[in-house]
Amino acid sequence: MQKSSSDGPGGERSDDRLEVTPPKTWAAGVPAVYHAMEYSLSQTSPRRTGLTLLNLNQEPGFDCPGCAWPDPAPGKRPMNEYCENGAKHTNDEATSRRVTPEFFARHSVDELAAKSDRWLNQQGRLTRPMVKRPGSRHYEPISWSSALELLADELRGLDSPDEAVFYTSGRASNEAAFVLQLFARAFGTNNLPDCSNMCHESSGSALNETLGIGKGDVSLPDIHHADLILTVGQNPGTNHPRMLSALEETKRRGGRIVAVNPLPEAGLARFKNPQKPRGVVGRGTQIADRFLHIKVGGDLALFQALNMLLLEAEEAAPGTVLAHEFIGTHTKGFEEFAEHLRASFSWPRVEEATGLTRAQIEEVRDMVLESRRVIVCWAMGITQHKHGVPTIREMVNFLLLRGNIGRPGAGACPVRGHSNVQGDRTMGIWERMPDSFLDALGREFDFEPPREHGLDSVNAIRAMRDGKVKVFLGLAGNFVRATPDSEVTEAAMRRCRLTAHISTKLNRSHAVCGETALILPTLGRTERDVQAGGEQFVTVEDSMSQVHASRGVLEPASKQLLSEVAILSRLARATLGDKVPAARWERFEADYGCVRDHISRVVPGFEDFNTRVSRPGGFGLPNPVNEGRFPTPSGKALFSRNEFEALSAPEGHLILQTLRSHDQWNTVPYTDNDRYRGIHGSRRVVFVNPADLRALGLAEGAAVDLVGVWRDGVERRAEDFRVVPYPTSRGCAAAYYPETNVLVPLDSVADISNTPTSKGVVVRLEPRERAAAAGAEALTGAVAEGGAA
Ligand SMILES: Nc1nc2c(c(=O)[nH]1)N[C@H]1C(S)=C(S)[C@@H](COP(=O)(O)OP(=O)(O)OC[C@H]3O[C@@H](n4cnc5c(=O)[nH]c(N)nc54)[C@H](O)[C@@H]3O)O[C@H]1N2
Ligand SMILES: Nc1nc2c(c(=O)[nH]1)N[C@H]1C(S)=C(S)[C@@H](COP(=O)(O)OP(=O)(O)OC[C@H]3O[C@@H](n4cnc5c(=O)[nH]c(N)nc54)[C@H](O)[C@@H]3O)O[C@H]1N2
Ligand SMILES: [Mo]
Repeated sequence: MQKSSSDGPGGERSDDRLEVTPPKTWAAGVPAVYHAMEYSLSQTSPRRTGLTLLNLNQEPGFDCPGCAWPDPAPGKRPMNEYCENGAKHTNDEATSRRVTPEFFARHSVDELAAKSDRWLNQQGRLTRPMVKRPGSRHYEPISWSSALELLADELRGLDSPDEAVFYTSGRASNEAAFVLQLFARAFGTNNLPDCSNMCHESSGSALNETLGIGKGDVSLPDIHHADLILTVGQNPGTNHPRMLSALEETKRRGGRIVAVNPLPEAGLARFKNPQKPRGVVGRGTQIADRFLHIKVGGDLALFQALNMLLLEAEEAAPGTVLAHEFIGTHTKGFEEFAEHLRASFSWPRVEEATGLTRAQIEEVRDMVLESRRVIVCWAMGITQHKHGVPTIREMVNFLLLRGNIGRPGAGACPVRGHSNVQGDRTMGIWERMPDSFLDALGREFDFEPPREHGLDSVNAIRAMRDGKVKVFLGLAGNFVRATPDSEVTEAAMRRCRLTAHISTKLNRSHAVCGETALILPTLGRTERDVQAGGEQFVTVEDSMSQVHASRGVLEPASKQLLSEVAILSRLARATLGDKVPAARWERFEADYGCVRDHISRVVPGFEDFNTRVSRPGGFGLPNPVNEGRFPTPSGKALFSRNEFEALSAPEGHLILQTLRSHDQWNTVPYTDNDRYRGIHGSRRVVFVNPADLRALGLAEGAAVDLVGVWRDGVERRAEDFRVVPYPTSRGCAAAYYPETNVLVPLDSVADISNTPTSKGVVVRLEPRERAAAAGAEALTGAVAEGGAA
């Protein structure tokens, strides 16, 4: 048997600082303000903190980099339209700490690779372009022109443009994303993987197929006016805190909310809005009216059950349940879907897969029948499963049955992660852009873009591993930590001839690098961006397709920083010369308005971009679904037939989901605490239901290794975690990402979308020799078995 083991960078161990308190039953309120300020002031001065927070999500001002949740329209926006985590995230960028050339002289790449993610981030902002040359173990300073020449030379020296990959993380602006994809395609490849491949790719796949558009059809006013919202597989209290204000509004207007989650997350229980007096002194608002404590991976079964119940209700009272006219006019495949479901449906199987009773699901059916306008919201708890795509298709079936698509107060709402991840896709960051986009791009710049599909994130790792890709360029992000199978991915990255990262802060992808490596430090969203053509702004698109401007206010962290657009434009010029004369790279750098002019002619919905984006609040992109059009090949929304699928683990094993703490931003932990879940002082914890712990013979606080079990027979091991009894569903465990990415096999991916199955990893907990007794004493707080909040 092959062995692959890692205890994480820096040989991090669980330590005896761990303290466990009972999980919180409400989110936000005054403590959120306190913690936001505490972290902000640990990073920078009160003056800078004040400046960033006053300009966050304001007109003019900059878009919060924290998440993609939309802002209310200008005029309806409170002075403080931000949340605890947005404030922490912003001031993590605005930090006064700096990483200098002396820092790199002191620390070799090997030393940096041994540090924790948190330590690396805490060193502060990158300030100078740096190079690590072949054979050397240290980064040293390099001029911008030499750095970009070096990268351009490597690119030009490749046997084929497909030996390069260009990764984008969803922080990049529309302008930077557009320039990057133009450069990659002019260079000759569609190798444009992005963080979306690990994130909402399953949503895009399912929605494109069934509705003809890869995005949702819900806006903020729809959320406010819904009668019923199902929030499935997401933790808004931590990851989209401003969504709680929107859900509070839904409740105020009489709407109801059903939360579906293996964990009773604090934000789904009760919310104290820190922007309102009643949130500061009162009990707050109860968010979820019903909590379905589902088993990990049970959502396809749940929605099939709801759909079956709706079909039965229609049979019992014909003409009263289903939206016959809508189904007849706007959809295709209803009969086949209904027949398939009736033939394959089984209650015992649903109860086994969901851990819910039939009565619990029938209660939700009743709520659906009482509601005219229904929305389903979801995030990573759905997309990062082998059967993520069929699960979302089944949610679409659920919405279509009662005509809950394309009308006010109803619809499908994939809640996006990164603040501009949706915009980057709109701009052409995708390895499989449709021909219509490539035709328009080719026409605008008078060249022939490559048509063959490129590599997504998982396939890019395979290609690097196999020596087929030799140059990696990352526009933002932390590729080696965000991706699965850390050992495999790190070896793949180290095999590259050159790796280069356009980054604001130090992370592990700079330390686990190719033979030659470049750090290209860039301006963040908080910073003023002055170019030859004057002060610039960039644009972003939120989760609900609203496009607006973002303008930084702070002095840049270093005079040596270039903007993302400037770096990419100069790189394109150095690599391509005048291969594509219509792409006037110097002008792009001088005036981003010029990039937007091109976008307005290439990307549908962006006509007259420069004028419309200068209006307060920007503009909304057209959504054909809301105009009653489904741009599928048949012009109709599709009902789909989905084979039943659920997750199971052999005797003595658990299904592990890997998720975010309250104090991290993706691959970057800010502290070792997870306040809402009662964890303080360590991230190496695994949450397990107390009944499972008893069955496994494990004590509270026991030190264990998490050992991944998959069909390839490779033993993947994440070492030294502490067991924390927690009300997660039976048979399911949870632990933090990215420490557990080592356990996710590269080849374990979602069908169709190729997204790593980060929420469904079969593991066993192997007790470590080191006796846990001493540590266990430090633990306090008992957790009721299976108790919901
Ligand atoms: N503060 C902060 N904000 C963020 C981020 C951050 O790291 N920090 N990241 C951003 C990004 S890129 C993204 S994509 C989003 C992520 O936002 P989320 O999707 O909320 O993030 P996760 O922490 O991965 O949480 C997944 C949730 O799904 C639940 N879950 C897991 N498996 C299942 C399942 O099988 N079924 C159901 N029904 N539920 C399940 C988990 O218990 C958890 O509540 O947040 C964005 N916003
Ligand atoms: N096991 C497991 N793995 C997962 C997930 C999971 O739930 N479980 N979630 C997945 C998801 S949803 C996502 S989106 C990915 C995230 O994957 P990524 O987007 O690749 O990772 P981030 O942690 O967001 O990247 C952080 C880095 O971005 C850089 N950065 C920050 N702001 C800027 C900027 O303005 N410009 C530039 N150029 N650089 C900037 C900084 O250097 C910082 O260190 O991870 C995925 N991986
Ligand atoms: Mo994400």
